[in-house]
Amino acid sequence: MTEHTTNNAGIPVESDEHSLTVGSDGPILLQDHYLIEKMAQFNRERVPERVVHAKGGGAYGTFEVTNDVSQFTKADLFQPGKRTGMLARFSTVAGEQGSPDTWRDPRGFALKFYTEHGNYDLVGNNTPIFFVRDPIKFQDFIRSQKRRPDSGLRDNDMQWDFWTLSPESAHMVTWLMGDRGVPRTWRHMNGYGSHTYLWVNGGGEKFWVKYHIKTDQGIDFLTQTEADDLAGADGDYHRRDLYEAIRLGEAPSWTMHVQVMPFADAPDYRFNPFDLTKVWPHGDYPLIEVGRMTLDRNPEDFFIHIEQAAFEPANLVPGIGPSPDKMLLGRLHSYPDTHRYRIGPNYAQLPPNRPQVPVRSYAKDGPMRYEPSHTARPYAPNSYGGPAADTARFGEPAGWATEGEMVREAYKPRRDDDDWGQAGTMVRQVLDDAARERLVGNVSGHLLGGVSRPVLDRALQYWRNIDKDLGDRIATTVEEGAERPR
Ligand code: HDE
Repeated sequence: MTEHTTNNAGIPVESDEHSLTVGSDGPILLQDHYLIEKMAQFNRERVPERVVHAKGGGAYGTFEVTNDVSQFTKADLFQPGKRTGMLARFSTVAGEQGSPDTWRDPRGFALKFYTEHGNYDLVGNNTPIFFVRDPIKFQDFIRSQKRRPDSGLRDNDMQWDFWTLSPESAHMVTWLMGDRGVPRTWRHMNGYGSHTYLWVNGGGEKFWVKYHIKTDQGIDFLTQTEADDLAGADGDYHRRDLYEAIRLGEAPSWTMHVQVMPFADAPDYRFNPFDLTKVWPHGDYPLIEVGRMTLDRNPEDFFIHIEQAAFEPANLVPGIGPSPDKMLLGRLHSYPDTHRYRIGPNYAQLPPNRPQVPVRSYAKDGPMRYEPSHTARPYAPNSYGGPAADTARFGEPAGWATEGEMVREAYKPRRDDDDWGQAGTMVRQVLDDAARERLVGNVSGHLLGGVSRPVLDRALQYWRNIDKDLGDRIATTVEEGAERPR
C-alpha cells in the first residue's frame, strides 16, 4: 500500500496536486500552508556550489592496511591489520555543477577516513603536483581558468596568459595537456596527496612523506575526440560510471603507497621537498605500500552525503602533520572557512562529516545545531567533569623547528630546482612517441581555440623551454592549423 504524503511536520496533506482555492476557478488562499511550504522549500534547495571542484561524485568504502608502516607513523588508521571506514569524492576543478565530466582538467581526489582519533582528510588531486607554489596566487589562477567577467565565457587566452606568466605551472600543464588530463573514468586514475606531509612514529621520530594512491583498475584515458564527444552525449559520464560500477557490485579499489624521506634529508635534497610543483623521483625515494581502499557503497542521498561533504586538509590526526609547503599551510585555513559559508557553521555534525568517535569539543549552539553538548559546562577548564585535553598523550604538536626574518620571497632554488626541468623529463622519459604525439595535438588544438598574440608567442616559447623539439612541433602544428580555413 502506498504510504500517505505528509508535510514537513508529519501532518497528512490533503492533496498532492491541488492548491486550496475558493471554488475551482477561485483565488489561492494564503492559509494553504502546504503550498507555501513547498514553494519556500524549493527556493532554498541549493547550497552554494563549491567555488572550485563543483562537479563531482563519490562513495563510501573501507581502507585496510596491508603493510607495516608503524616505524614511520603512529596514526591509528595506518597500524597493521587496521580497517577504517572512509568517504571519497572525485571532481573536476573549473567546471560548474552541470558541466561535463570529460572536460580536460585535473581531477579532485578527496578522501575522508573515520579514524579512532577523529576524521583524517587527505584532500588531493589525480596529479602529484600543482600549477602554483604560493597560496597567494591560487585565486588568480582559478579565475584564469573560469569565466570572463564581460562575456561569462571560458577563455583559452586567459588560461595561457596566466600559465605563461607563471612558469612554475609548466610541470602541471604538461601533465594536464597529456593523456592523464582526461581520465577514462574516475576508477582509472591515481590519486596523490600532492603535498609533502609529516609523519611521526610512536617514538617521536619524524619523516616527510608523499602519498600515491594507485588505481587497481589500471590507468586509462580518453582521447580529446572521445572526451569531446562524451561531453555532448553524456555530461555525467564519470559520475554515472562510479555509481553504476558500485551498484553492480564491481567495487573499485586503489593501493596506497608512500614515499618516505628521512627528516634530516630535507635541507639538502636536490629539489625543494616542499615545492608543490616538484615530484621526488622514485629512484631517490621508492614507493612503500601502505594499504588498500575499496569503494563499495553508494550514498543513499547525493545532496546529503556528497554535496554537503566537507573535506579539510586541517583534519590531521595524531601521527600526521603538515609540512612547510606554503600551499598546504594556506589550505589549512581555507577549507573550514568555505564550509562555514557554503554549508553553515555546524557542517561537522552532518552525516558525511561527523566523526565516528565521540565529539567532546567546547563548541556550542549556532544555526542548525542538533547534537547536544557533552561538556557538562560550556567552558574549560571546569570543575564538573567536562573534558580536559590529554596533553600527556596528545600534547606534542606534529611540527618542525624554524627561524628567520619575515619576508615575501620564493623558496630558495636548490641544485636541480627550475621550472622547466621536471616537465622536460616527463616529456622525454615518461611519455612514449604516441603519447608525445597526442600531447602536441592537445596543446596545439587548445592554442588554436582563441589564443592570440602576444600570449601565443609566449606559449610557444614556454613549450620550447620545456622541450625544444616538442615546442617546435607544437609551433609548426599551430602555424599549419592557423592557415587552414576554420
Ligand atoms: Fe583546493 N579548494 N585549494 N586544492 N580542493 C577547495 O574547498 C584551495 C588545492 C582540492 O571534493 C575548496 O570545499 C586553496 C590543491 C579538492 O569537496 C576551497 C588552495 C589541491 C577539492 C579550496 C587550493 C586541492 C578542493 C572549494 C591553494 C590538491 C574538492 C570548495 C592554497 C592537492 C574537495 C571546498 C571536495 C576544494 C581552496 C589548492 C584539492 C575553496 C586556497 C593543491 C580535491 O576551499
